[in-house]
Amino acid sequence: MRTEKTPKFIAYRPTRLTLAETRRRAEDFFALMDGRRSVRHFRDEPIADEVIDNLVLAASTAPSGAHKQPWTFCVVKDPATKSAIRAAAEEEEKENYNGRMPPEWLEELAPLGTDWRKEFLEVAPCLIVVFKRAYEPMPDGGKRKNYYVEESVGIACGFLLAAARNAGLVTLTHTPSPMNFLAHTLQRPENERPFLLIPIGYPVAGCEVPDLQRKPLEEVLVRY
Ligand code: IYR
Repeated sequence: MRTEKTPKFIAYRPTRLTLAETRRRAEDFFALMDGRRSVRHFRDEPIADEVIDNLVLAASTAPSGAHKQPWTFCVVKDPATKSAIRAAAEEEEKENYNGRMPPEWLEELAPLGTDWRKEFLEVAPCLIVVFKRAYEPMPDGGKRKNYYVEESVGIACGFLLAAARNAGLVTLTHTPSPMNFLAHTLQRPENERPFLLIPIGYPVAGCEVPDLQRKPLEEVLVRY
């Protein structure tokens, strides 16, 4: 008996690339992503709405547990809302840098040159505040479970960062902590929990980033 739950399958036949093309694309994509850097100094220059829309659509193509797509992307351009987010984030970060983070953590952060000041939260033209949806509220007041929420939303954020890089934009993966103020500021419903705050835009002229090196392949790949 076919029911509403009977899976429906459709043909999926992506173009098979030649080996040479596969090699070239793998190399090119690595080069593109290797050029990605987290940026903390943004230009005060807007991004077109349709660009942001497409980045979010790309993020929302990520695989997710039972295809629940347990994410909400809040796109914040309103200056007053950005200022409120900055003020609340700085309040938390002041506590973090002045006692909440242990000395070892502060030492690890020293090469990044970060401190409690989060000017980028006002200067970046757009903040994408990503929420994970712990569950789905049902019309009858019940809750429908989501699955592998952390993994799913983490992958979606990775897609978003890659899409931004591909579009010539820069991002920062910012995690003010604790970040529950984001749910209040943006008046999100109870089932949504803040996951990541991603300022996005163009780097300021003369922008500098810390001189960091990536681990070589031998340190991150084990062959069996
Ligand atoms: N959330 C703080 C501290 C911080 C923590 C890590 I781990 C970083 O990679 C960078 C910063 C801040 O945003 O300054």
